[in-house]
Amino acid sequence: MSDKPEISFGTRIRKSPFFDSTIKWGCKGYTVYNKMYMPTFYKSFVDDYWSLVKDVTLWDVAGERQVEIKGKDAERFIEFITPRDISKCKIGQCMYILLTEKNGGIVNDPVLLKLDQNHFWLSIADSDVLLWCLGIASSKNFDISLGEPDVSPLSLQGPKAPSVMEKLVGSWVRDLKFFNFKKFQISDIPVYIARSGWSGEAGYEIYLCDGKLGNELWEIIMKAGKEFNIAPAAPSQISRIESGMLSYGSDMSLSETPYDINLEKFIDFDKKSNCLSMNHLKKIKEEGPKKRLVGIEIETSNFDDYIADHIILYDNNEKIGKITSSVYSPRLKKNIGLAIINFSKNITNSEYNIKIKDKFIKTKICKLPFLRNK
Ligand code: THG
Repeated sequence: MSDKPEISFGTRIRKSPFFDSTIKWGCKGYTVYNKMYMPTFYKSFVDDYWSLVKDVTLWDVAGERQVEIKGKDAERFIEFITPRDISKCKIGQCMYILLTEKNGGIVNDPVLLKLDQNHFWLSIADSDVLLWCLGIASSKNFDISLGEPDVSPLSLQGPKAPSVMEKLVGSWVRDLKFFNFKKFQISDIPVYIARSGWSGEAGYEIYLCDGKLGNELWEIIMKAGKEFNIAPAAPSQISRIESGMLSYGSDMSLSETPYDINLEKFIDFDKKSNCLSMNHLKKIKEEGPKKRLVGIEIETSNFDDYIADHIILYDNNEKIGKITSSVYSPRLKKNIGLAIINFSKNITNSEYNIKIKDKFIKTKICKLPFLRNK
């Protein structure tokens, strides 16, 4: 037993179809994501990161549950809950979308998959999308069915991910375009394979369609990856902060609108379909955003773990925002992070302070992304 508190395992929190494999392969830390245990690291955060950026890593991200929307009004329903124009999404294509409530607050930032004309999945971040959708669907007149299918994603990320995938399914997979997916079978196990993933590296996501076969699929992939030095790992905070990807709950919540986190490019004001938040988002556009998400560099050598809390940013003694995520980047050899700052100030070329244990530390605003290899 370590001297740190541990998370307790029980039947109230769900286990992923890959759970036994993650234990067997030496997972040392878990978080809870959509009420399911999800690995956070194996060897260490930094060792796992080097495997990701140099070789290839396999992650259990089954906690990214799928919310299935089927039926005659499926597309109209999704148009209603996101300000992005999804009428352009083709079958076999993914789209990153923001789900927003009436006042523009972000409910979730899922990946949308269009499986068929009237059939979609939302591959969700950590919040209760199914409940929210059921509430909307029952109060409005949408002819749809909603549910959580037996579908669980794995993520294969790293520069050698294309080689591992080619060995598993054939050379066609190298030509799969970013954010496109295909139905396939790996040793008779039904899957969907997408070119996507929450890292700054090349990668694929493999959506398992039969939970009973999770551990079998895991072993098949690890065996294929052996010659490429594959390692079990988990979504890397280091890589995703370097590449400027956001995490729901940390960098955005119901209290932020797409403008506050600089994702207004995922709002299509000229979309034809009716959308719940559109009127309010138009108002924000006219008034101008009140907050902005920025990259930061924290100038201290005495800081080698990510900060687990939202640390307040000061301009002299005035509170001007908060750090939403931060980490030490072993490649940049710097402490980097994301922050949301109030937009009343001129934010370019600015330096701020953060207070850690009552000491002020210099913090610089910088451009995003810090690093990206895909
Ligand atoms: N994969 C799947 N489901 C997910 C995630 C994932 N659900 C939760 C969470 N991650 C959602 N968040 C993101 C954030 C960014 C991206 C994907 C999911 C992403 N963004 C592209 C980028 O930054 O390059 C941009 C996409 C675009 O421009 O359309 O990939 O990781 N299945």
